[in-house]
Amino acid sequence: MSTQDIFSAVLAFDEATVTAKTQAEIDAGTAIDSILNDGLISAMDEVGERFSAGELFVPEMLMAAQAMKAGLELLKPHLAEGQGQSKGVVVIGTVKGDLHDIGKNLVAMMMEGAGFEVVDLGVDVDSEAFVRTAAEKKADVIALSALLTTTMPSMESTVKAVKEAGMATRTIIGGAPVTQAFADQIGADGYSADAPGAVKLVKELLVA
Ligand code: B1M
Repeated sequence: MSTQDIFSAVLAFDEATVTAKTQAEIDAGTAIDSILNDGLISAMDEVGERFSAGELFVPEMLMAAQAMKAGLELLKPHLAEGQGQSKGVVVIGTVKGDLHDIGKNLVAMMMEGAGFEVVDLGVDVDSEAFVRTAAEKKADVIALSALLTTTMPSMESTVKAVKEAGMATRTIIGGAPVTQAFADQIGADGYSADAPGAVKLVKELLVA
């Protein structure tokens, strides 16, 4: 038994085995980070490489995503740092035109686990919805995810809309094609390469 079994089950689009193997690793006391990174996330990276190579197509990517989500749900309670009073409100979503939600869901889970109140707007979210919801919820942070180079401009328009609305709400961005340089270029308040980093970033922004 190892995280390699989880990796293989995601690549076989075998949701039942992903669930069983993930639970088995949790029960065996395997580090949650290792289950997540070596089992689930690395399998999705492999799926992406096979897609780029023309060996897999969109329906297979979708089945792999379903299998990964099943494993992620089991990890959710273990990603929590502890409960208590809300540390702040974070409105999160995948930007307009983009339907990828696994990374965004992971960031949302970790934010919740760290004690933030998270309002998840889902995928394909336009600037107006981010601004309106952040105002309604008195959000401290708007967190934007994008997985496509073609949807990165939606991040720019959302950051611009937040500034034009004169809101104090901070904006953070992340997702595979996104970089610190892009965050600087569009005037976002922060960038993180991964979900734990996004939590750390929000904590830093809220004390600054
Ligand atoms: Co798509 N897809 N996809 N896809 N897909 C990618 C992103 C791609 C890199 C694959 C490839 O070509 N190698 C490529 C993008 C190329 C590019 O633009 N550079 C691609 C493409 C081209 C497409 C379509 C256009 C394919 C088509 O239709 N011809 C299409 C677009 C649809 C759309 O969005 N409009 C499409 C569709 C899909 C599916 C729907 C089938 C499915 C998504 C299902 C779902 O999410 N519910 C899918 C999948 C599964 C992938 C790959 C294989 C896996 C993505 C994933 O979930 N990774 C992906 C290849 C890859 O990324 N290796 C690919 C696991 C997840 C945990 O990682 O989301 O990166 P990730 O999140 C990370 C970090 O990025 C970060 O934290 C997480 C780790 O801790 N992070 C943040 C994410 N958001 C953050 C926000 C933050 C901070 C950190 O702060 C706010």
